[in-house]
Amino acid sequence: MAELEKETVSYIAEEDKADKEYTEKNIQVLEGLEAVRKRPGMYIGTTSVGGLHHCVWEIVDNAIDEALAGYCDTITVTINPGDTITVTDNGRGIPVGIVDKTGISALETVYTKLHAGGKFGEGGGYKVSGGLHGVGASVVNALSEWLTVEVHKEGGIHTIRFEKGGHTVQPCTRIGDCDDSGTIVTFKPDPLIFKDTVIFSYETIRNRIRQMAFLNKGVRIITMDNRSSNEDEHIREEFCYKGGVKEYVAYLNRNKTPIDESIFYCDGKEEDVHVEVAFQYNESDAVNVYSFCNNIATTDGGTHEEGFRLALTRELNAYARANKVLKDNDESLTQDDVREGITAIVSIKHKDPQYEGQTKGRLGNSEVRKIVSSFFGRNLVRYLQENPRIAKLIMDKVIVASRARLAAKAARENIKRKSSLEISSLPGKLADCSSKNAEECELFIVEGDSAGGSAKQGRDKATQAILPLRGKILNVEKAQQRRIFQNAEIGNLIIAIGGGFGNEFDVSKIRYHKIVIMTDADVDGSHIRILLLTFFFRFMRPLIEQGYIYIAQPPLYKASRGNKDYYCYNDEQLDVLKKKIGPEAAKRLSIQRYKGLGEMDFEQLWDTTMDPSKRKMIRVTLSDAMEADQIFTELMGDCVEPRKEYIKENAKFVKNLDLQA
Ligand code: 0RA
Repeated sequence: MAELEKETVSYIAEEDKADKEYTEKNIQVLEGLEAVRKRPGMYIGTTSVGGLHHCVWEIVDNAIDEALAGYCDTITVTINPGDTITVTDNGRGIPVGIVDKTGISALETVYTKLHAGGKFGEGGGYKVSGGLHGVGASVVNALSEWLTVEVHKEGGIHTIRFEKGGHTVQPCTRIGDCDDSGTIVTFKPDPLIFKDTVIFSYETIRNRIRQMAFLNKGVRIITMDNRSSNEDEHIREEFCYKGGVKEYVAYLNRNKTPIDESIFYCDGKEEDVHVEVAFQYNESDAVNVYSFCNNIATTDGGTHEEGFRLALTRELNAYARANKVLKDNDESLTQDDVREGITAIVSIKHKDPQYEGQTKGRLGNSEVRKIVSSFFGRNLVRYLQENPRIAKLIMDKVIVASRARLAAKAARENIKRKSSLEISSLPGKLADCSSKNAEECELFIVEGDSAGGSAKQGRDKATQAILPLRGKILNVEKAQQRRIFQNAEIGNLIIAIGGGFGNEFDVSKIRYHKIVIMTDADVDGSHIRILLLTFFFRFMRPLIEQGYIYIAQPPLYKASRGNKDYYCYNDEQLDVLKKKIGPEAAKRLSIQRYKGLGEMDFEQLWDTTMDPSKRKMIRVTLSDAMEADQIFTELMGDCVEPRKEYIKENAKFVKNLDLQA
């Protein structure tokens, strides 16, 4: 700890002593920035690659605020050679006049005073950058090797330059004339702070900027990457969505099959809260509701999302009753029924957002529930009235969901009854381990009965359980809930794992902390692997989120010389082996390419793939459930084209995958 603090001591402390020119006020300001350099994590979360990019969001947020206030319509974000960042906007330009209180320019104040923000006087609009870390431009300045701002305003060009964590080396100076207005910020993150990396990811910036463009309709944002010395390789992309989150929903559904082209959309202000909602139903049963407050993803939902859910359930029930889709004695539609297959964006902008929960990913403002519920509800009622044809399609969809729920309930209860009877009703095919301590227990899901046999013989009976799967499990993306729970292989899997499934899945009840998918290195093996991952993603997502799912890595080759066997897990390793033993010996190698796990005897399988001291396994992680859903849909949904594309691009992940369309 002490070590760390010594390392992060800023330039400012050293130089303050020598520099007598600073007034007391300025020193206070610099002490503020120094605090940022001492504990950067408190201001930008981390000093690794995430924090590095956070600096960009911080500066972009300021430009977005100017756009939301109605004064700016174009923003550019450029990665320059040397990995510096330039953000430009064509707003009013940051004020350059002297601020009475500090005696320095407003521009300098904004960049050197913590929480000075960008709000001078009224201005209107939302100070959106007060979000999760929303800390303002001064924090970026504090964490930069240098930072310059050029302001075009009222006929003059003004510049200012800071170095070494926020030292003003050139105060705001008028350097020329202009007839436009705007702000140009350029900065170089300090490698003393960002020790892991100071290299920006264009993809990361582009993806976030695209999202910003969806969430702030009409604002044109251009991203550029000019780092290559070859100008032909420079990248420039433009994002501008006049339809706002309506276009976001269209984008998210681009590879799905919507029940109808039309997308619900409403946008307006109620009690000082700006509410924007869009949704569209798909033929699948996947629920994809994404919510935002002040352009920040609220991954744990909150009152805005609740308001949306309440109104959707309330109004679809009311419509169903009024139009006799539901009869008097029928059960009402549940929140789950009305969400099945929906892709929705709920985006609000709020002057004083309160975030809750461990990761501050939940919106807490209680008044927002009612505001969203009533604003969205009103607009939904009108949409259903004005679009009876679409209303009917939605009714069909939610009624099917509700019937499937009732039918699945019976099948479910059946499985639940079985799984509550514990050991006696564990699936017959499961060769369980003797330990009951889930932390040390591993479940190998093995393709085929013969490989299952070898795995059973070779395993460590104390901690390793084997569940052979015959044939292919259902494609859960396509199959309906009801059918899923009637599928024997899925039933076995659910009972073996022991934590239930779906909404009721309880990760604390699972019987194994490593669940290992062990399939052949061929087409069918890859298919089964993806099917299993889809199943876990849909019905036991915490297993993936908490890192309990693994993929076994059986070797691809056995190379034998005399009575010595070498196992190689890929072509590269085989080449390395050949080089190591020399060309003569390599000629005498007898190389066997394993086509399936079944070709290995139980000792080989243990040695190469199951022995915890030697094996390699890939841990499946889902850092971004949103992206993962896209991949699963592309791989498993109705459209064939994206699936082929994905396979081409990700040949490493889905080795030799050649899914039948
Ligand atoms: C407040 C007032 C005025 C401009 C801005 C904020 C402003 C801030 C930023 C930050 C990035 N780009 C920006 N552009 C504008 C102008 C007040 C006036 O002089 O009319």
